Amino acid sequence: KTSPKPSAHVAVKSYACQRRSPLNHHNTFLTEPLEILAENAEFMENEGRNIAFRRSASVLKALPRVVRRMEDLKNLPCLGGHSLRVIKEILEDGASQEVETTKQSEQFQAMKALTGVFGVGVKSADRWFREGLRNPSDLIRTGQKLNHTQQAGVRYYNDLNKPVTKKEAEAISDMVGKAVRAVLPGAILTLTGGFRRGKEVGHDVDFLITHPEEGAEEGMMPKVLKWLEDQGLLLYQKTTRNSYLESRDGPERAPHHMDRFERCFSIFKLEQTKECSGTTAGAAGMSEQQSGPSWRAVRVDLVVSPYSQFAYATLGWTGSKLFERDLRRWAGQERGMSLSNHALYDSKRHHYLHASSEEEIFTHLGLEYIPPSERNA
Ligand code: 8DG
Ligand code: MN
Ligand code: MN
Repeated sequence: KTSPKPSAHVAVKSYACQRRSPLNHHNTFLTEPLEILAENAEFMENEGRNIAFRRSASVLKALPRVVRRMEDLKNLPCLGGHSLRVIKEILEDGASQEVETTKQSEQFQAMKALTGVFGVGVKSADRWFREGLRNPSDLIRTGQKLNHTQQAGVRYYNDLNKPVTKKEAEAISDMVGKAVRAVLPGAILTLTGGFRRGKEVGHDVDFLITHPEEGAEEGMMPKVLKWLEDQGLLLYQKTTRNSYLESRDGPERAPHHMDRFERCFSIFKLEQTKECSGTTAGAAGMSEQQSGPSWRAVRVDLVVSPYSQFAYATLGWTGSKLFERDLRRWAGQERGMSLSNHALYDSKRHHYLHASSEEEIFTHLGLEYIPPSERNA
């Protein structure tokens, strides 16, 4: 068995959906700094720059080994001048000045803290930053007007910024599974998002619900929520009604990839085991009990999909965000098709393509199948 020559270059495809991106890769020392710059661009509402840094980082995630010299990057797609300068600096000096300055900057830190509040987007955070506010306590102290989501976001700030573990995701999965089956026997619950891609921790837990009998899933969401509420498991919920059919002939309000399933952003109350609550007692800082809280708050996303759209919904809700973005871009630019979380439309032949599995969707798109664990682009 011969090891590859140092000069051997790996071919990396330019769309994230053409590549295998495992969860654990070899170039975190480069991707993390690049993603700091991407996040900062997001805070500045510079979408072009945000996506450019995200793409650079993503390409490096697909490499089979550590990048040691600039020559290792020859022929790689998506690496712009700015990203290359940052990478060069890290390879030569161990760190990038721009990245370090960004991380230290008052604006970056404030934007991070403020957008870290559930329900607060870049626009509100930026407005508050310009008014001199720096963190969630400043919002309370200065009596800012907050909507219900943001009020819950502030109330559960510490818990919601504590990573959700796989174990906790499984416990929530059991609860939601019970609710779903109690409300509608035969209903199917799928874990989507980062946990489906094999992540060990996440910022929330994402679920997709359906039923093999088309139409049986209609009206499920309120019933599931009532069941959970009655068990005392819900701290907050906000449902948005399915508007896929209603808004078809109306003006497009959301970009075509935004989906219109019945969905719910919620916060669950998760009872903690003794070992867990004990160690985090001090950190939570919100408990009135001296022994530490017996529960924690966890963000949960619930989506209900008709069975006929389930494969598309599963693909759309599994992520990663860049993988999804490139799937839609591939469909449009390379195949003349339009992909959403509901369907795939062939714009040349003027028809929808049915799929009952994710594999079929990749086939429709002329892509090699990439399993969830390798969609960590
Ligand atoms: P994380 O929670 O562990 O941080 O990672 P994640 O699970 O990959 O991120 P997520 O924010 O929970 O989003 C999961 C997927 O859901 C994402 O890849 C794309 C999909 N998704 C939609 N619509 C929306 C939406 O309106 N908001 C969010 N956040 N995600 C959406 O299809
Ligand atoms: Mn998630
Ligand atoms: Mn989510």
